Amino acid sequence: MLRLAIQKSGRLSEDSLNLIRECGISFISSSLKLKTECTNFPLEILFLRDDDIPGYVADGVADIGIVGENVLVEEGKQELTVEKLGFSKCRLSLAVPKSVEYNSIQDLNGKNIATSYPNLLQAYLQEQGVQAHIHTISGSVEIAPSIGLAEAICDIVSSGSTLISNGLKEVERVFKSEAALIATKDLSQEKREILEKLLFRIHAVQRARKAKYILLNAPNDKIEEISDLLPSVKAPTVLPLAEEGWSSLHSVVNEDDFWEIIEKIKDAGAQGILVVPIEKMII
Ligand code: PRT
Ligand code: ZN
Repeated sequence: MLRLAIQKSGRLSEDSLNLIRECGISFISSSLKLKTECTNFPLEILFLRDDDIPGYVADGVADIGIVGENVLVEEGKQELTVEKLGFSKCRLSLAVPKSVEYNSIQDLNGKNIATSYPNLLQAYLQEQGVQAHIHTISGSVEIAPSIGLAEAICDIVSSGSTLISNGLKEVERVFKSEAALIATKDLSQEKREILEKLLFRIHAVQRARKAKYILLNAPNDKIEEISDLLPSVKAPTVLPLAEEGWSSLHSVVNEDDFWEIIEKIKDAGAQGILVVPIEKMII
């Protein structure tokens, strides 16, 4: 059985559990339980503080884990990364009070900066040739300037609204982060095979999240032009309709290109366009 460590309660928890569920893996989760065994896949889930996950995986207490890259790199454990997972996207940024004039990173020379990420910050300052005093605090970093602890902060930002409501402005982006799947170095052959199976499912889920299945009707003389506009896993499927001279085209389009493609195929003569979500996509 493979042991997966995920955050017990916090910003990573729901998306991590959803990913496992979307892989068709069932388990009973309760806020009181610290671990649970999946019922239809050889996986045990441990629920931990996110900061403890890289250490548990590095030590082999858990075989794999899901954690933010910010925590992983801060703890110097980036070599455990298997792959990025595309959720919990955020950035580690430097911010100063809104009223302070800020021209460049050099303005932070000799200043006090409060952060929960001293290693990431130190590496960035060094790279930029800036010497500042780093004050490591474990939470509520945003209030440091207003209580006189520091002139600047370095903290996680996602929408930016926390900075604004604390009278701060983002001035430098130090690190970009998202959730990552990590694994211990010496997985047994048996566990590696389970991990491969899990990754196969994760990839199918991730592909499906980005893809839409599209069905449309088109006059036969427009099929070629429309087919050229439709990117597809292979060529689009073309099926004759009961009405003579017409066909139905089926294909898969990427969410990012979606609206642009719809406009083009409409202009090229497509009618009755249907777009449906895809649950899993195995290539
Ligand atoms: O209890 P535990 O130690 O497990 O959790 P935690 O409180 O340390 O972490 P948690 O749940 O807050 O965050 C877990 C992970 O989610 C982080 O390590 C990041 O990888 C990721 N993440 C994504 C975020 C955010 N977005 C985020 N916005 N982590 C924290 N924030 C905080 C930030 O610290 C700031 O206070 O949200 C505030 C800013 O948000 P905006 O939207 O106002 O900019
Ligand atoms: Zn934490």
